[in-house]
Amino acid sequence: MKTIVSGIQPSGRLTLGNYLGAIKNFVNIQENMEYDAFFVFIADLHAITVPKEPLLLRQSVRKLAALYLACGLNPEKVTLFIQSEVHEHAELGYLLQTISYIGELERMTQYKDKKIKQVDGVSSALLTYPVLMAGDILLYNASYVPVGQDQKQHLELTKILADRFNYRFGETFITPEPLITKIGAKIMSLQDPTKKMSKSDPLEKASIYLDDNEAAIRKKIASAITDSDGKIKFDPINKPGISNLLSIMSCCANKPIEELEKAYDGKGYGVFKQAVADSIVSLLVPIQEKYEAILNNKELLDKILDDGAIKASYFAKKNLNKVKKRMGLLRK
Ligand code: AQP
Repeated sequence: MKTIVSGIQPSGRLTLGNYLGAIKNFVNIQENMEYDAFFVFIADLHAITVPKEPLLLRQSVRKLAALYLACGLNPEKVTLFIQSEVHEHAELGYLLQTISYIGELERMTQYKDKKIKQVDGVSSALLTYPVLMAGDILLYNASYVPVGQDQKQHLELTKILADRFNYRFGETFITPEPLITKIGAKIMSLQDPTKKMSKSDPLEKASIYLDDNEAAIRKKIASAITDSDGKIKFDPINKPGISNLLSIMSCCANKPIEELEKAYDGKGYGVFKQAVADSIVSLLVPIQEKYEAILNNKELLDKILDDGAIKASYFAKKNLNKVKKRMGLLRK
C-alpha cells in the first residue's frame, strides 16, 4: 500500500514559501502520482508548541482548510482533516517519545531556532515536536512525505525512529521518504535572502502571504533585497536575492530558471521585479477568489473536515493498535 502524508501548521498567514514548497507539491502529487491513500492534515497540535491565542488559532484552522481546497486539493482524492480530531496522533507521539533521546531532539535546527525566540519559556512540546511529527507520518505507515527542504532533518529523525522501533519491537513501520520539489523547496525571505520565508517572521515585508492583495505583492517585490551588480543570474551564494526571485518566478510562471535568465538578460532589476510580481499576482488572485467562497461555505467545509477525520481515524486506530500490541500494551 502506497500512502502519502503531510501537514501544515495553522500558525499564521500562509506564505508563498508554504505554497511553493508544500501545497503546490501536494496538488501535483494528487494529479500525477499513483497512490492508495493521501492524508493531508492541519497540524494544530504542532501550532500550539509555541503560545497561540485560542480564538485566532480556531480561525487559522478553518482558513487553512479553505486554503487547501482553494489551492486545488480535492477531498475525493485526498483525506483532509484536523490533527487534533484524530487523537491517535498525540498517543503515538507519546509512545515514540519513549524511544527518542533528548540529545537527538536538542540537535534539531528548528528547535534551536525557535527556542531563542520564546520569551515566556520554552515548552517541552517544542522539543518533542519532531517526535509528534514522526507519529503523524508513522501512524499511517506513509511511504512518502511531501515537504519543503526545512523539514528534511525532521524526516531523517522519523526514519531513525521507525528503524529503532522496528529493531526493538519487530517489523512494524515502513521507513518513509521525503518528496521535495527541485525548485521552490526553500523560498527565502525577501528582506534577508539567506533566511527562509516563514509565516512567523514578524517583519511583514519579508514574506508574500497567500492573502496579500495585488498592491501589497507589488510593493513587497519592489522592495525585495537584491544586489548592485545588475545581472539577472541564478547564483544563490553570491546573488541570494536575485536567485530567490528567479526561483519564485520559475515556480509561479512554470518556466525554467535558464529561460528567465535569458529573457531578462540586460533588462535591469526594475523590469525583472515587475515580471516577478506579475507572475505571483496571476497565481494568487484566482486562489484568493476561490478561498473566500469556500471559507464562507461553513457547511461544506465542516462536512469535508468531519468526513476526513472519520476516514483518518479508521486507519490511525488500526495502526496504533498494532504498535501498542508490539509494545506489550494491549490486554486484548
Ligand atoms: N520558505 C519555504 N520554502 C519552501 N517550503 C517551505 N515550507 C515552509 N516554509 C517554506 C514548507 O511548508 C510546509 C508547512 O510548514 P509548517 O507550517 O509545518 O512549518 P514550517 O516549516 O516551520 O513553516 P513556517 O512557514 O516557517 O511556519 P512557522 O513560522 O510557524 O514555523 C512544510 O512542508 C515546510 O517545509
